Amino acid sequence: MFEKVEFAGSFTDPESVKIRLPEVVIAGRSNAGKSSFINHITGKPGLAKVSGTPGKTRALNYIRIDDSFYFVDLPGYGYAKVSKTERERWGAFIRQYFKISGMIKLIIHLIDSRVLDSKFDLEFTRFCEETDAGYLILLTKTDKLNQSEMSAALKTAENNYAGLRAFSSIFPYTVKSGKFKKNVFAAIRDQLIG
Ligand SMILES: Nc1nc2c(ncn2[C@@H]2O[C@H](COP(=O)(O)OP(=O)(O)OP(=O)(O)O)[C@@H](O)[C@H]2O)c(=O)[nH]1
Ligand SMILES: [Mg+2]
Repeated sequence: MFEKVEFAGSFTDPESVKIRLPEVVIAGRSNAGKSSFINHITGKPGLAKVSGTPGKTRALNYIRIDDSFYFVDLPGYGYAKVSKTERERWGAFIRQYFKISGMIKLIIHLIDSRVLDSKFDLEFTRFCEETDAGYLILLTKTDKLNQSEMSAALKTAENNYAGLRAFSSIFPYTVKSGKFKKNVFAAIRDQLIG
């Protein structure tokens, strides 16, 4: 459980964030559930804007937790209606952020549990491979799956992603229940403290 949760601002340049703290990046395709995840894990429903329209998050949204680290809500990638130019702009923006932040300790890659073969997700995993931050995959919206679909999804995700990145874990997640939060708390604790 987090005790102090504050919206610290939207930034296009990580160097303009005044108080530097370790960063836990929340990344994934647009509509994967990044903002919903942040609202759920922090227990603050209105914190990050959940979009009806995909591709809404345009800047890096910083959420300060217990004065000890930030969740950084990244703009989503891979939205079908986005032009190639805009997509490349996203890539350049994110690469620049990873290059200059210097504070990224953990990447939480959110993948919709019903869409496990997106080339954009595979590309992002490969990109993360080159960083030395911790890496965790959460399969989101698992409330939409039954038990056997859930096992199949975990297996498929492991086949598609786990081999690509050393030390990665894959966990299910849904904002409809609190029971998957503890995996995330543990991963954050391990990465920031342990
Ligand atoms: N059923 C269900 N729906 C979810 C869950 N998480 C998110 N959603 C829905 O998925 C849609 C997208 O959620 P967002 O949190 O806005 O996704 P995002 O990744 O932040 O999207 P962008 O900011 O556009 O990149 C919303 O309609 C959410 O209500 C979940 O665990 N279960
Ligand atoms: Mg969002």
